[in-house]
Amino acid sequence: MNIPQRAQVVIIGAGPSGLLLGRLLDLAGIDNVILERRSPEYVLSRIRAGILEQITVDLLAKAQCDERLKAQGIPHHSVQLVHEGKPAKIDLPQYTGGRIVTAYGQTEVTKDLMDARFAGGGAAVYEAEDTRPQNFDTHDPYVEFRHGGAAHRIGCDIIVGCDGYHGPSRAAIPASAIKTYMKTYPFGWLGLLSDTPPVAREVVYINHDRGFALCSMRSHTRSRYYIQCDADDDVRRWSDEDFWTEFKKRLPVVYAETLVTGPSLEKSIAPLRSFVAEPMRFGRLLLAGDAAHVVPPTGAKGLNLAMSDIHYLHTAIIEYFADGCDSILTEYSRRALARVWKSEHFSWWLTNLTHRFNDDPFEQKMKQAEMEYLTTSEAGRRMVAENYVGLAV
Ligand code: FAS
Ligand code: PHB
Repeated sequence: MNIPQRAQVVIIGAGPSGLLLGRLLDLAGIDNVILERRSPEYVLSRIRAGILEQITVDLLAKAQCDERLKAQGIPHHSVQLVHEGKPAKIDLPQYTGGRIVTAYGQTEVTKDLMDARFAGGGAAVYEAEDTRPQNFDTHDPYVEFRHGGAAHRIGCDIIVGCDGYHGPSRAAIPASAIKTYMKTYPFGWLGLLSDTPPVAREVVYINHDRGFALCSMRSHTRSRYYIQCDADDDVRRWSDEDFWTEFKKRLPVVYAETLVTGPSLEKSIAPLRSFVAEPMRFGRLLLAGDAAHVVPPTGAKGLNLAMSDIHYLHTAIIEYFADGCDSILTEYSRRALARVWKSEHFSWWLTNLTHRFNDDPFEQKMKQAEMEYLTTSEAGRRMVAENYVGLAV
C-alpha cells in the first residue's frame, strides 16, 4: 500500500463519521487520509444504529452514496410509545412540517461510504496500529502509526479524531484543556438481529414493569429487537429462546400475538452512557462523533449526531482551506455542541421515561402520568416528534 507522507487532513477512524468526512472532503478536492485500527470486515461486522434522521439522509445524498439507501431505506412516518400495555402512535410529519425518519442500518451506511472511498481511490489505511495524533497545538501537526510492521508518520494541516469513545484522539488532549461530562446508566441493552418480519411498521418504545423493550428493523424481513438487561449481564447467558420469551412478556398483547421468532444472526449487549467532551477543537485537532459525545441509544441519536457533526465540520474545513480563517474551526465546536446538548437531553429524558431504574411505585406513576400527557396532548406529541426527526442544523 502506498502510504503518503503528507496530506491536508488526517482522519483517525473509519466508522460512519470518518468515512463521511473523508468522502465530502474528497468531493471538495481536499486530500485526506483515513487511518483505521480494524479490518474492513471487522468494521462491517458491528451491528449498531438503525434509524436515520433527514439530515443524515441528505448528507449521504450530498456524498453521492445514497443509491442503496433510496432503494432499500424504509420511511417511518410515526413512532410508538407503549406504557401499561397501551401503544400510542405519534405522527412525525404532522408535527414537523413533513419530516420523517428512515430505517436503514448503520452497517449499510458504513458499507456505502466504504465502497465510495475504495472506488474514489481515497487513501484508507486499515489495520493501522498505535495511531497517535502529535504536535496538534502547533501549525505543524502530524500522526504517527504502525502498519505492516513499519513505522509511519503523516504530516498534515488538520487532524480529525473520528475514532469513537475509546479512541486515542480525545485521550491525547491534556486534561487541563478539556472538560468532560459523564452519566452511566444502571442497565444495558441486549440486542438481537433476526431474519423475521418486524412485529410493527415503525419503531416501538416500550416501558414495562419487567423493563424496557424496543422493536425496530433493518428491512421488511429483518428485525432488530432490544430488551433492557443488567449492566453487568453476559450475553452468553441468553439463549435465543430466553430472549424471545422475555421479549414477548414485555410486548403489548397485539404484538405478542403476532411476533415471529427465529434464530439470532447477532446478539450483543451495549452499555448505556451519556457523555460529552468540551470543546471539540484543540489547536489543529478536531473531534467528531462518538470521540466527542455518546448518548444512550434510546433516542436513535448516536449515529445521527455523528453525522450532524460532519455537516458542520466539512464546511468548516473547506472554508479553512479556502481562506485560512482559523476561527471557523472554533466555530465548528460551538455549533456542533449546541446541537449535541439538545440531543443529549432528549436521549437522557426518553431513557428515563421508558426504562425501569427501580421499583419506586411513585416514580412509575410519574412516568405513567407523563406518558399519558405526552401521547394525548398536541404539545407533548410535537415535542417528541420534533426531537425524534432531529432538530434543525
Ligand atoms: P464509531 O465508534 O462508529 O467509529 C470509530 C472508528 O474508529 C471505529 O471503526 C474504530 O475501530 C476506530 N478506531 C478506534 N480506535 C482507533 C485507533 N486507535 N486508530 C484508528 N482507528 C480507531 N446509535 C444509535 O443511534 N442507535 C443504536 O442502536 C446504537 N447502538 C449502538 C451499539 C453499540 C455497541 C455502540 C458502541 C454504539 C451504538 N450506537 C447506536 C452509537 C453508534 O451508532 C455511534 O453513534 C456511531 O457509531 C458513531 O460513529 P463514529 O463517531 O464514526 O464512531
Ligand atoms: C435500531 O434500529 O437499532 C434502533 C432504533 C431506534 C433506537 C435505537 C436503535 O432508538
